[in-house]
Amino acid sequence: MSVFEPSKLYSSASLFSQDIMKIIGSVTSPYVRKVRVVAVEKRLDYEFVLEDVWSEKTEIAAQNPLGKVPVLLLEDGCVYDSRVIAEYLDSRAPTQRLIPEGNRERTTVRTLEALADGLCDAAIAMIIEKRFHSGEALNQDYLARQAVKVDRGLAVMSQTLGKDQWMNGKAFTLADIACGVALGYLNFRFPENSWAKAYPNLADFFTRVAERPSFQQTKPQ
Ligand SMILES: N[C@@H](CCC(=O)N[C@@H](CS)C(=O)NCC(=O)O)C(=O)O
Repeated sequence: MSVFEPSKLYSSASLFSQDIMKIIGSVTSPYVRKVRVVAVEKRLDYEFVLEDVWSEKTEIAAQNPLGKVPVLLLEDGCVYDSRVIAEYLDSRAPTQRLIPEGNRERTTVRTLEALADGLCDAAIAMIIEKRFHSGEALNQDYLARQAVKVDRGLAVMSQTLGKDQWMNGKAFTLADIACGVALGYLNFRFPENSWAKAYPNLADFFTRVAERPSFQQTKPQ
């Protein structure tokens, strides 16, 4: 059995030549934003390397064979996907933990992260379907299926938050980052979605989270 070592096979020497961590991504990707917010919250320095993964010229497969961003470049290799990067960054700095250490609490936070990421997956699937098809070629059943995932995801987010300040109660965690990023992504790509009216508690939560410097600095453009 051969062992596939992407960083050794594909890494470009110049990308790995400095000590500082690099995050490869775009300014619109919610997964990229999530890890950038984590880096800022953890007060970790990083260099942001822009990559358009949809361009024919992209060389992202050299860092991630799946052709996706974000990728975190460390001195000794590549890290993907966003959940793995978030966990790595959280344990890299001793500042306040964004992923709780207790098993049950950690699993709750990570499940909420999966919910928020999954909501983004569904939203992006709709965008891609519309980008590559139009008119009768648009798969309406597929679009409706994704829209339901977004709707159900929002309902569960709102229910989970209840009257609390943060998704996991009193402490700010990765769940708040992931959910805040997902809501910001809906505002950015689907401004017609009226989630804020339907779920006032989520709207208040979003106001709180969007005020944080980490969110301000990474607003999608
Ligand atoms: N599960 C991955 C999802 C990453 C992802 O889908 N990124 C998008 C950008 S928003 C991408 O690179 N898409 C390119 C493609 O699917 O070919 C993560 O959390 O990092």
